[in-house]
Amino acid sequence: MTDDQPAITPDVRATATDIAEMEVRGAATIASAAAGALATQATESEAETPAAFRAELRAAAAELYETRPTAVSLPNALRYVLRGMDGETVAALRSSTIAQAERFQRDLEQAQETLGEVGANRLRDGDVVMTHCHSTDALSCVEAALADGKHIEAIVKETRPRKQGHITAEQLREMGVPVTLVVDNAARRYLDEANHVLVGADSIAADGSVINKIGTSGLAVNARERGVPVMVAAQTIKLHPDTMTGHTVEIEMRDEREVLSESERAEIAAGDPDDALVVENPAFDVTPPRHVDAIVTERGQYPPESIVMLMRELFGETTAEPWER
Ligand code: RUB
Repeated sequence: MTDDQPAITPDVRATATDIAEMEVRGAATIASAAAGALATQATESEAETPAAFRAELRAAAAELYETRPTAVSLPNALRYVLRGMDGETVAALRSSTIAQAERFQRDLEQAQETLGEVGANRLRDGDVVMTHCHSTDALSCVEAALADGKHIEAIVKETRPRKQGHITAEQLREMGVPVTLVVDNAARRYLDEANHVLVGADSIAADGSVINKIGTSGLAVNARERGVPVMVAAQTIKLHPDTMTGHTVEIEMRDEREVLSESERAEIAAGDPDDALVVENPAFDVTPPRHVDAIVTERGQYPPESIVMLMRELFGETTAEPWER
């Protein structure tokens, strides 16, 4: 690093590493952690001029932005916090940035709670939900339904390769929900016992496509065939503004070691000197709107095809990235 590059605090670098390595994961949790890291940057900055302070915050946002490409909650969070950075002095910039980050985190929590209440209306007493991956927005719907006194059960897909379904199973059990854990390949068989497929989202596109953990689209196709409604729980922070102008959402490709361990790879190499086995590990996929029944947000529930109206209302025409240098 050269001397004239803006100083980024170790905390921001640590948060960026945690997000990249999925120690911090899930779209809402990533957004909250990123906002918190910008607040820490603002708190610890030793910048002596407003320009230097702004440059540091933009550099910190750029570092966080580079970590994972698919969940739009990350750039949406960074954009929101940087827009609140306001003032003529370093002290004013510092306090406005910290206040904006705290506001963001509070609103995020509140939105999730409200979304849960909206989503709970779709769940009846005695319903069984089938889940995929681990989504705090989806779990909020179950939590609200339980608070309404409904009995809910869950069939939880394990979700290879990282098995985030195990986190879902644990958290549902902590809520008192009876859980049946199944491997991904068993999902279609157990759809007959489910009243809803309930998943979260990393990004929602303007045409109502849902970008979520790999395997969501296959589950949705099977659910449609079985007549099981698919409900996507996604706060408005998951709405992807760039898709309003035709951009597509980048699907993150992750390391093959999540699929094939180093020792398994070594074993293959030992038996095959060319070692031509290719492993692909896409983290997310795209579920077309025709396979989704409702997108549940804190602003109400929408058929996927009409989500663009909410996007226009929330984003207007601006999709600029204020951390761009
Ligand atoms: C997590 C995932 C979740 C969404 C929504 O993927 O796909 O369904 O992020 O989660 P990963 P939430 O584990 O790769 O981050 O509702 O908590 O925002």
